[in-house]
Order: sequence, then C-alpha cells, then structure tokens
Amino acid sequence: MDKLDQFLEWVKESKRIVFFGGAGVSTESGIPDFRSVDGLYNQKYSYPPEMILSHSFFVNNPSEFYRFYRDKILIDGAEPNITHKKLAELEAAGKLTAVVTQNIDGLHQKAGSKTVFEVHGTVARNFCTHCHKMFTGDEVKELIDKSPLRLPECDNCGGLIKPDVVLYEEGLDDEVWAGATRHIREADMLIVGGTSLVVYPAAGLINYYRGSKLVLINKSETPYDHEANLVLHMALGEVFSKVVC
Ligand code: CNA
Repeated sequence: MDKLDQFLEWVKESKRIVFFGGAGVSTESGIPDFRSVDGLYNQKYSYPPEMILSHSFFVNNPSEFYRFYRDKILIDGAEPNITHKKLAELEAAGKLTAVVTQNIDGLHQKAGSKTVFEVHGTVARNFCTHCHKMFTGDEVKELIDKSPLRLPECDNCGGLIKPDVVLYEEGLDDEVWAGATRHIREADMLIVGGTSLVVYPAAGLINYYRGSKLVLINKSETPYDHEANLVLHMALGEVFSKVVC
C-alpha cells in the first residue's frame, strides 16, 4: 500500500482524529507562511518577521508593527481551501474531535470547524491595551485603512489597540493549551500538517499524543519526521482532496 493510501485507510478507520497545523495549511489560500521559499523569511524587510511580531517590538515600534501586520498578516479576501473544508467535514461527520492550530487567520472557523484551539490567538479578536474594549478584525482593518499613518486607537479612551495574537516573548493561554493537550492525548489519530515544527512550545504538542497513527504532512522535512508513523512530503491540498468523509 502506498503512503497516501495508508493515510486514507487510517482516516477511514479512526474515530477521534485531531489535526494540528501551521502556516502551511493556509498557503493554498494565498497567505504566505514564514519559512518556505515563498514565505515571509525569504522576502525583504528591514527586520525579520519574528522580531516585528514580538512583544517588545509592538511596544517600542507600533507603527512599523502595524505596517507589516496590515501588509502581510491581514490578507484581504482569503478564503478557506480544501484542507480547511475537509477538516470541517470530518468534524461534522463525527470523526474529528478538534483542530489545533498555530494560525491566527480564522480560516478553520470560516470553513465551518467548531472545536478549534488557536494556540497563538487570532486576528479576529482585538482589544484596547488601556480600557480593554474589544474590536473585531474588520473594525481594526477599517481603522488602519482609513488613516494608514495613524495607529489604530480605541474610540472609547484613545488607547492603543492590540490584536489578540500571541506575540513572540508572550505566554500561551492556559485554557487553550489545556484543551489542545487533552484532545491530542485522547486522539486515536494525530495528523500534523503545514508546520515546520520549530516554534516552541507549540511544536511540543506532538509529545502529548499516545497513539500509533501519527502522520506528518509537510512539503519539507521537519525535526519530528523520524518520530512519525507516516510521513508525506506532499502539499496538503493534494492529500486532503482525496479524503472522503
Ligand atoms: P512555518 O515555520 O512557516 O512552516 C510552514 C511549513 O509548511 C513549512 O515547513 C512548509 O514547507 C510547509 N508548507 C507550506 N505550504 C504547504 C502546503 N501547501 N502543504 C504542505 N506543507 C506546506 O509555519 P509554522 O506554523 O510552523 O510556524 C509557526 C508560526 C507561523 C505560528 O506562530 C503562526 O502563527 C505563524 N504564521 C501564521 C500564518 C497564518 O495564520 N496563516 C501565516 C504565517 C505565519
């Protein structure tokens, strides 16, 4: 049996699948990842993405943070692709218990997934750093587009608005982490896809899996390839387009 057939067979026989993904899940929706050839690390910026997307950079240089954030993170018109859609279908069919994602783009929910653990937060939620008023992603986008040279400020108190994403140097949300680890521990199949598995603590989530159907689907090699029961160096869309729910 070839690797793809083995994967499809395991999907068919499993009842508590968890999918754990990263930026590679959304590249086929037109959102660049950080590390592949077309990703953000291979483009020219005055600072590397990891520096711009850090807590200290946000505090010390919010204008440059928001310039990058609007340009490269808030992608206009991005829609769920076949992988997001098939994962939502697997959940609706009662075969998948959760999606755990490092992505902040909200595309899993847009595709219809209900149980989603966003370990790095989401661009869809934003809050005033002073009075904590909440803003949607669209509201923040509108504020930036209306006055690109001004920082997005709270209409209530004038405080600086911050996206509810986990920036480098910040800790993860305890409840989200607990939910993600519980689902992974109880999974009978763990599919890991579109992540270079180098960003911690998120990459360590794999270690909570107890079963014998750990599948890695990634275009390039990862440090966890040798621990997986099955490794597919393929595009996610190519694999998930074959999944029958
Ligand atoms: P990464 O380090 O950029 O790795 C992405 C991986 O996906 C690479 O190894 C690629 O080879 C692989 N890949 C790209 N496209 C595909 C595809 N179509 N099929 C299969 N594999 C593919 O991204 P990680 O998620 O591992 O890094 C963690 C960071 C990146 C997280 O904190 C994310 O929040 C952050 N990020 C998120 C987004 C988003 O929300 N869409 C975009 C860019 C970065």
